Formats: sequence, structure tokens, C-alpha cells
Amino acid sequence: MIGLKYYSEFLERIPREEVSQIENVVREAAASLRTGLLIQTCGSYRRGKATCGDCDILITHRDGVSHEHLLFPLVDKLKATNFLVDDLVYTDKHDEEPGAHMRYFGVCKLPGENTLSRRIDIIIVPYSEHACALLYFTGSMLFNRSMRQLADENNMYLSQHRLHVGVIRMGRNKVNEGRLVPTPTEESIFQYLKLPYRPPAERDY
Ligand code: DCT
Ligand code: MG
Repeated sequence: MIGLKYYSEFLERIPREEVSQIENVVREAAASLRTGLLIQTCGSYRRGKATCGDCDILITHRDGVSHEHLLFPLVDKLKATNFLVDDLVYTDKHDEEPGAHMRYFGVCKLPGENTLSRRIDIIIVPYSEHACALLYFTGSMLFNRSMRQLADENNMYLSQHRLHVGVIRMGRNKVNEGRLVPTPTEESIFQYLKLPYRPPAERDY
């Protein structure tokens, strides 16, 4: 129903300047709730595209705890100013699979008469998962698929949460989960996969 309500608006690409304005609204609201949050717009925006289909915002905190219990107050704050206008997915991590990210997928609109309603995704992750989440959320989808396949072929497991090495598979089943390795940066994930680092702009496929 929401897709139909905004059908023609969602067909419009978002100029990157507007994505950056949307990011700033979220940044200011988040900063009024907590200090020191890391807020980064990922997806096609981070890959340097001139226009984006939506706004993919990743939030974490270096101290490893201040990201907790942030999503609901942040969404409330953004609704109070009528920036968020409709919800699509709004979940606490306990709702679905254990350890799933806190996420809000919805619709936002910058103030003004001539602004369009835009799709916005906000994901909040613990700092230990930041690099894997950043890599995933930056995409592209095709690039993610290739990275995961390469991980599989090298007895590893890569997800939006973590990287495991020494995984043993029988066909598609994992018979041994292997070992979780620290991934402090995106570069570290490329290193495990023995790949030269690729900046976001070179991750379309
Ligand atoms: N993603 C993925 N697999 C999916 C969907 C998404 O790996 N099935 C990842 C890759 C990109 C990131 O999430 C954000 O998704 P989108 O916003 O759909 O893609 P985008 O590259 O930002 O493109 P768009 O400009 O259309 O938003
Ligand atoms: Mg996107």
C-alpha cells in the first residue's frame, strides 16, 4: 500500500546533494541523542553515483555500546519533526533471527513544498560488525554476491555481520562454523580474501 501511495515519487532518483541533506537531518537528530556516533551513507551514494534510488544510512559507535537502544528514540525524534512520514520495516533485533541488525526502512521527506518523499533505510550495528556491515551496505548487490562466493570458495563465510575462516562445508551445508576473525576495517576483509582493496566507486560489479 505504501509503495502504491508513493509510486510516482519512488520512481524518481534522488540527486546526491539531496541524499547528503537527508543524511544531515539524521545526523543532527542522532547527535542530539548521543555524542560520538559514526554516521555514514552507504549504497550507491558511497559508490559515488550522481543519483540514488534511496538513502542507506549506517550508524555505529566506536565505544561498542552507545549504539544500543538508539533506533526507537531516533525514529521518534525524526517523526516528531515530520521528517519520517511512513514506516515499511521497523524492527528490534530480537524480532527475527537472533543477532539481526536494528533497522528502520521507511519514507522521509525534507521540509519544503517542492520536495519529494524518499525511501530511507537506517541500520544500526555494533562497532565489532561495522566493517562487514559497511561493506555489505555499500554494495553493489552484485559485488556482495561475488565477495561471498569468493569467501565460500576459500573456506570462509562472509555476511553483513562477520567473517569466519576455516569453515568446512559438505555441499551447501556448513559442518564446521570455523573461526570468527576480527575485521576492524573493510581493507582487512579484502586482505583475508587475498584481494587488492577496491574503493567504493569500483564496486559496481
Ligand atoms: N544489498 C544486497 N542484497 C540485496 C539488497 C541490498 O547485498 N538483495 C546491499 C547492496 C547495496 C545495499 O544493500 C543497499 O541496497 P540498495 O539501496 O537496494 O542498492 P544501491 O546500490 O544503494 O542502489 P540504489 O541507488 O538503487 O539505492
Ligand atoms: Mg540505495
